[in-house]
Amino acid sequence: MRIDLLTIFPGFFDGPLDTSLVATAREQGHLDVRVHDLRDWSTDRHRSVDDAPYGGGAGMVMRPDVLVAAAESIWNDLAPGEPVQPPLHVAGGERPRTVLLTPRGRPLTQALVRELAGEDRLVLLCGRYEGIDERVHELVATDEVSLGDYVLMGGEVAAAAIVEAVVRLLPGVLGNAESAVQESFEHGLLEHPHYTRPAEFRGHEVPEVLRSGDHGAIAAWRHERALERTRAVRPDLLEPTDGPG
Ligand code: 6GU
Repeated sequence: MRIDLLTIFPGFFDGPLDTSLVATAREQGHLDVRVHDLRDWSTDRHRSVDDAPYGGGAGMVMRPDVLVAAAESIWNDLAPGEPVQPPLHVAGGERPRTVLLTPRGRPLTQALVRELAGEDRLVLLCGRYEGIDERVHELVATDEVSLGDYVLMGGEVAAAAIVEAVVRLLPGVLGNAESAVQESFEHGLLEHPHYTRPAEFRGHEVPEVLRSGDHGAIAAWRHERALERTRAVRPDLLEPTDGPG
């Protein structure tokens, strides 16, 4: 899979992309990820990407000309400044899935992650400032995604979350294929508790059943604990209609 990240803070991604499974996926050729500085598409000498809002009010708004030019270049695999003819044209067909990271988007869920992991290409556009010109939503984004109901300073953390969540589902990336499906949310429940040695630690014991060797009893115990935990902290996941899938 190829992922293009568009941001005014390209350095933000140095850590997330060079760590752990994401780094391994890149080294092994499962993931081709490219980080682009939005300012490279700015046309003024200050390299500005924002401007004051029509109608007044606090804060700045990300400019449509810069963001649309950046998206067009990336869709068509062109460098900043290389002309795109005609505008919004995508060589070879439809524009790739282009996700705008914004608190007004729909919340990221494992169901959406699975969907995104099925794409050949993703473009992740990180919002900053108070907002993004509405024409970017209309002309560029195929999806608008939020990390949750709280406010971050920009979409970079959300983009890094998408990369991590998607990469671990790519074929060949996880050593143990089972661990990709057995995690929280893949069965609509939170995970059961885990234990490793020692059998007793500071007065806290590993449940007897896990040491019994009875695989049926172990599976039943784990399912019960997962249900119990989900009921306690995420009862919404047990409602039939709006779980994360
Ligand atoms: Cl994607 N961006 C910002 N600025 N805040 C957020 C978010 C995104 N998701 C949750 N809060």
